[in-house]
Amino acid sequence: MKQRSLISAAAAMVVLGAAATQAQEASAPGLEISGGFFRAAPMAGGNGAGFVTIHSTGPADVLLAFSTPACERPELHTHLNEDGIMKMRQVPSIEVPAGGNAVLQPGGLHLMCIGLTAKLAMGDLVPVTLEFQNAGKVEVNLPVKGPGAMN
Ligand SMILES: [Cu+2]
Repeated sequence: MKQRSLISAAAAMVVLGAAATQAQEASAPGLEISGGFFRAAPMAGGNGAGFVTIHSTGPADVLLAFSTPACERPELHTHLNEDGIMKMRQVPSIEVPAGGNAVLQPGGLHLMCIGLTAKLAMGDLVPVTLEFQNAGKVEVNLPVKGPGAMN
């Protein structure tokens, strides 16, 4: 199968159309999104994981879901340590405390991208729409970093 990097496929349609206004950080009323990235993933059809920090400058909010053209099935996940074995579990939502942070980071909460539509190569940008209970939809482009990137 011919591999295409994301920026030349799905991302190009979404990112380039909105490139002038889309930064790698985003804000919505009451929320600041920063420090986001995806880890590189070698194959279309495989899975990818993304991370981001969400700060509430006001009341609490709840991350309900995310969407992206980068994969077939986006899910919110966490890691649990069960008898010394780290396992991933889907979570229904992620809370952002009032005036505080929801931190999605390796080993913990993450944006799980199941069934990548293209490989994730370093330097690509993954367009992500975060969907919040109060703030609604917030779009952010997350850069792809190395496969073992921690931040
Ligand atoms: Cu996961």
